[in-house]
Amino acid sequence: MTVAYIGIGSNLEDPRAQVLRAFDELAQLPDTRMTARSSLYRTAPIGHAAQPDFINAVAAVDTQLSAEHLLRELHAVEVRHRRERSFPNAPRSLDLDLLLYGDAQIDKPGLTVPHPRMHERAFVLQPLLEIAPQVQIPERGAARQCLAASVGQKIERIA
Ligand code: PH2
Ligand code: MG
Ligand code: MG
Repeated sequence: MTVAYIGIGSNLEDPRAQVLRAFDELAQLPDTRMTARSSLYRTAPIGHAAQPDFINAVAAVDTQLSAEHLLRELHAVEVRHRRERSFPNAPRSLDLDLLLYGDAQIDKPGLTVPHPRMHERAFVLQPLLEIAPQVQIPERGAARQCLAASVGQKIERIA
């Protein structure tokens, strides 16, 4: 069993409903048990600014799937949410990112763990810390310390 954390984001087509439905779908993944879900957060877009606010959240799972298999399952859920990939950081109906997979460090085409930008994004760190206050990011240290360094990003807990 490996503890993995999944980042969830949406800013199109009823984002709150997309995120709530994603939690339900993550709870149904094969050989995987969802152990925690964060609150939902309304967050200002990072990267491409001219787009709607996001709803973000994080889920924790215990899984017997490999990181590669888990990622394939996440992509399948995105496809069911009619995710389109137009340009980097474009608005999206659902984005599921594999943030952490145990303490693994993986760098392959299409799969980088820890997620390469998670340590500087409050919209990842704050929901992650809500469900895993002591979590460490390999090579980066305590997530809590990273959040302290990402001040000024707009994020508001909504539920
Ligand atoms: N995802 C991105 C780029 N920018 N900004 C917010 N607030 N939330 C996101 O989930 C997000 C983003 C790329 O995946
Ligand atoms: Mg993604
Ligand atoms: Mg993302």
